[in-house]
Amino acid sequence: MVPNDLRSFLEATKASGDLVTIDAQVDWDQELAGIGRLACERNGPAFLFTNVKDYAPKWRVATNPIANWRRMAVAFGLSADTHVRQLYDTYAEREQHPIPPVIVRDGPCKEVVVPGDKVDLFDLPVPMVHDGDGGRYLGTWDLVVSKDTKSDWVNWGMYRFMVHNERLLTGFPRPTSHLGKMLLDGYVPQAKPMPIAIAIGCDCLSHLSAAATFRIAGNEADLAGGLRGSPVELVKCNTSDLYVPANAEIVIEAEVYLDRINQEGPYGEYPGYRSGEMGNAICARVTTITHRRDPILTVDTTGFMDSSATSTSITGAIAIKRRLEANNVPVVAVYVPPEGGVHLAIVAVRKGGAEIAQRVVNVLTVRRALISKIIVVDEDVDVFNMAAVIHAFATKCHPGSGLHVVRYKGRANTLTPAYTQEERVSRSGASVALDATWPPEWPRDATPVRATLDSMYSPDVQRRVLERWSALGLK
Ligand SMILES: Cc1cc2nc3c(=O)[nH]c(=O)nc-3n(C[C@H](O)[C@H](O)[C@H](O)COP(=O)(O)O)c2cc1C
Ligand SMILES: [Mn+2]
Repeated sequence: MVPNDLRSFLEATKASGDLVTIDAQVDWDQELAGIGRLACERNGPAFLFTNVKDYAPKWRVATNPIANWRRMAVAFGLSADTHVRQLYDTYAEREQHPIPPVIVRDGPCKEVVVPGDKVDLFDLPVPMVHDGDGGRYLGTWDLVVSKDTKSDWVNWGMYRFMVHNERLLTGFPRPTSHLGKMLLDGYVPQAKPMPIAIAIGCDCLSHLSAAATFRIAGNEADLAGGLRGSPVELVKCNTSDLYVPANAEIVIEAEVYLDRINQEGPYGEYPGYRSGEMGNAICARVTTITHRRDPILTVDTTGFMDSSATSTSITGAIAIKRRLEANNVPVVAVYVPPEGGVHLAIVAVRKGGAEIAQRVVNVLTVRRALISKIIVVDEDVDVFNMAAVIHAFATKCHPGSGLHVVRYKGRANTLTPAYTQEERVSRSGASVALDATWPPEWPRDATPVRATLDSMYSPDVQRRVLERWSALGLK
């Protein structure tokens, strides 16, 4: 069963051995996030901290809910040892059946109401996530609601928010994000302050939907309903006409200033580096905070193998596959390995060669180019098996002619660590398809044959070997 809120998810991960509770006191200043950070790097568990230094026991903190495949599987209502391939298939299937949300009158997120004039963001156990961050980050694994000024479009996005002072947050929705678009195309020209709601600690699939790349004018709440197999229950905000998931642990209602910016960052970011400096960012004034009586703040300990790595792996790879299909690329499978910090994709094709590799990189850089390295492999290479992918790349990609580079300006990923400061400013960059397929023009009898059991042995021998293997009780 799909866990319906954060608490049932934590219970399910505890039952599967994927959650560790820490009752000893832990410092919100780096120590807490450092423990979560190491868990990402060692494929460790999620943590629930029940005793955060300087904070009453009613405040708890949970780290990295779905930052590995086991916990992602639990969030989908599947067994923790479900293979990533099946997680991808499940997402792709459920995504096709969106379910609109329903409105309810009340919800646990309203148990405690802190009015605007009583708000002090430092009352929440907001962590200092890394040494060198510009401040304490409240929004690291959140769901930010905003509404278009001209239509019924309600957007959910996941955008980070830093505490600026007791009452103000600064945030970093990219100008290309849907929140950025609503702000710049709607609220700014109309000179209307923009209400937002930052929901924290909802069910995992709602957060996954907020982090997913979704179409302009598409309501991520419908996607979340589809992934959950049941509608999300929404409850109205106290200080705006926005609606938030009723199951949230904490809701920060705020208003984005139109005439005021403030400093934000730097931050240890999802590619696995701190590479920027403190910069101008949107500034939001908190109008009220509502939360559960004993709220759990969720934290993504951003960096190598964090929640973006798994979330964008699943949502990004399926989006890439659909786009390649729509552009007549004979794609059979796509994987975005979490180790690649959302900069690398593996694309398997039915028919390879230079022309196809070039087409793959062209299609994937038309609009935005978050992923800049694409390894193209033949369909007999399992994209989920990195040993097989590295073997294909190392042996089949021609070092002189197998690289297909596209350069662009104005749409590069400004967080790509390899880019120079000048490239970031002008959003210039490049993407490359690394062609690890056999040229289709090579005659069959002149194409190397892989020396593996499945390729270089007769079907009869393969069958006998596998039979003997299982008779021996080997895996
Ligand atoms: C943990 C996490 C943190 C993120 N932080 C940001 C952020 O600060 N700014 C941003 O523009 N995108 C951020 N993203 C990526 C967006 O959530 C993603 O692009 C999503 O599609 C945005 O929604 P939208 O398409 O409705 O704008 C983050 C993703 C994850 C998983
Ligand atoms: Mn959106």
